Amino acid sequence: MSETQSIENDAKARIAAAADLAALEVLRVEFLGKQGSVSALMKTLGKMSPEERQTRGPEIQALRQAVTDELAARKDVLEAEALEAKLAAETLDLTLPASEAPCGSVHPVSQVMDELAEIFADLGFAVATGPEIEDDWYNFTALNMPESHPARAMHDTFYFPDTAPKGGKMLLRTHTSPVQVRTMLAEGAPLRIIAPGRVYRSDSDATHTPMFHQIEGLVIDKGIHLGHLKWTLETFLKAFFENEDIVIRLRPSYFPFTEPSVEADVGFELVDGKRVLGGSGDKPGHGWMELLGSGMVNRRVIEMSGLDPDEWQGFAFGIGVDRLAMLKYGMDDLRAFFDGDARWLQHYGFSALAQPTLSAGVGERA
Ligand code: 2NL
Repeated sequence: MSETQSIENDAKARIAAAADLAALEVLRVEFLGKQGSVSALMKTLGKMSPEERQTRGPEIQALRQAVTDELAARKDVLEAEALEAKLAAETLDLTLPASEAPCGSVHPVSQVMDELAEIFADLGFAVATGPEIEDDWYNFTALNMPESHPARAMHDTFYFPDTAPKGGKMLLRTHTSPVQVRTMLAEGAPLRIIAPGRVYRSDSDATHTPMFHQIEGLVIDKGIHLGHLKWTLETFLKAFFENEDIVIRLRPSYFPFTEPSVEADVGFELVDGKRVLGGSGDKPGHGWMELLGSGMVNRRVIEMSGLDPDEWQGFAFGIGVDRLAMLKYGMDDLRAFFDGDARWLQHYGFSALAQPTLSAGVGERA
């Protein structure tokens, strides 16, 4: 038997016996690799006489082709076998329950804002929004806060280096009141709006974050008085806390944008050392907790908002949304609201599909 014939027989037998793709690769290197036996035969061609090369050349080329074809054919078979084995190992059990998809939750601040929008919608209030970057006229001047007002100090408010188009300073709004000024200027009176949103103060400690959420309410109409304010606050707080026993106390206060100004306290009872909202704070074992600021809109603010204060009156109020969420849902650290910790969000978040309704109370937890 010729040398090429014996190499071919040996190659065929061993390729057919290769158990897997790794074993096949070893054989490829052994025959066709740089140091392989077929390659060694190819190299001998260079040292042959032209006559010898004429007969041996095609023979060796044919061997190389045969081994290459055998390797390719066996590779196809082994690959098909490997795929079969993989598919057999991976069969799906369609009777198994589907694995649970990861699911986000609604942030308590968003949840509370939705609840407030719903409660005030039932009282005839529309939701108004406006820019978080304001100029100092809308944020301060229109709200009767003169140049000398301490809230305008550099260390209390975030200013931008840019100048507003009308020449004022640009800043991050410190309350949502400018939204209400803009709405009065754009839409006139009568008006019933709430303005929820992000506000900013240069303040950061255990109970203050530089960004927080506020909701303000504004009613402008003819003959509006403090009685309307008190009823509206009582009605909203009873609906929000889902407790008909909510009692509020109005206390004289001062804000530049309202006159008179009143702060509303809510009565609570101490139960096992914990505050439970409800009942008059004057009863034994009870107390009052400061909740929000409000008042009759200062006539200068009404004027600067383009309305005649002898014709139109109004009341306004402002509340921290984050604080309302803490009171209703029992979180104790404000800073955790803005950490973005998924575990906190899973614990305190709400299901996106459970819509809060007044009849069914708030949505179910996520
Ligand atoms: C608080 C509570 C308050 C207002 C906000 C307001 C808005 C306009 C006119 C008049 Cl456009 N008032 N908002 C009124 C009273 C209180 O926020 O503690 N603020 C420092």
